[in-house]
Amino acid sequence: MVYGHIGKRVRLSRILPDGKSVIFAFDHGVEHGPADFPPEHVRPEKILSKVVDAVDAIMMLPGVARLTSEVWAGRVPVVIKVTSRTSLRPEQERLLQSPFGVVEDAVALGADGVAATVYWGSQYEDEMLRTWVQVRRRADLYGLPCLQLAYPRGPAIKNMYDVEVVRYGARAAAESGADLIKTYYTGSTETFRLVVEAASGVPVLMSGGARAPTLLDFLRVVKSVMDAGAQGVVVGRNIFQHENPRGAARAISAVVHEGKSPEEALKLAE
Ligand code: FBP
Repeated sequence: MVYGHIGKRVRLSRILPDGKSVIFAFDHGVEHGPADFPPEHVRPEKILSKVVDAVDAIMMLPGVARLTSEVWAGRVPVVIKVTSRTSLRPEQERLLQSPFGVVEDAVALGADGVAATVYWGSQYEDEMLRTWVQVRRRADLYGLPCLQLAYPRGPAIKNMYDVEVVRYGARAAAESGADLIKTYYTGSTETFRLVVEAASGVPVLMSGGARAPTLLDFLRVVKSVMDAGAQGVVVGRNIFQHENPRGAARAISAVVHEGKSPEEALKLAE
């Protein structure tokens, strides 16, 4: 086994302490802009300090990791996302993620992983794959696990939550060398099981999505993906837009790690 394999194993065991994980997604300041955050939580350290002890890892861009290190350093593993795009771009250009950092930023920050998005099906798929391959190659050298946000999205894709396109993206992510795959919920345990199967043993984490009508609704989705064989979730809005972000994170964690029922887990957020 080469050194990098061991490093990946060590770091994966920090991100997925019992083989499962709740990762806090915190790249919205760029992808959606500050309006995504409740007004009292626009400053990143405010929300991070509420959830830092309730999640297994935090996924964020290098710049925001730099601004908030006092909050997370030494307390929780971080996964540095090195691609992003703003929603200020013209709509078609939002199908491309641009470099926002390099693997060495993740190393310098003491991260336990790197992440990058590939919009499978976008007209810019080729460009994002070139970035992905560079990121993965360097991350392999440093023993950093690579999380791919494998999102099917593009002019030919009518429904990006359709199981056929989601499992296609998951399979493409696995075949492009991802160590962890983050993708969309397909609406049922049965269909999400097909996504997990297509990923061929690479851990699949569900992407949270827009805030659900209630936390209980969201916890039911989390339970559904865990029942389908997922290894956890990567959640942003369903935590930071909740009135009790720490409670919401704890409740999600109880479903993922302790197998609690959504109804039982909900009590942790009340
Ligand atoms: P959420 O749980 O808030 O959906 O976060 C997951 C995520 O992939 C973020 O990492 C990203 O900022 C956002 O969703 C992108 O959402 P979209 O591309 O659908 O606007």
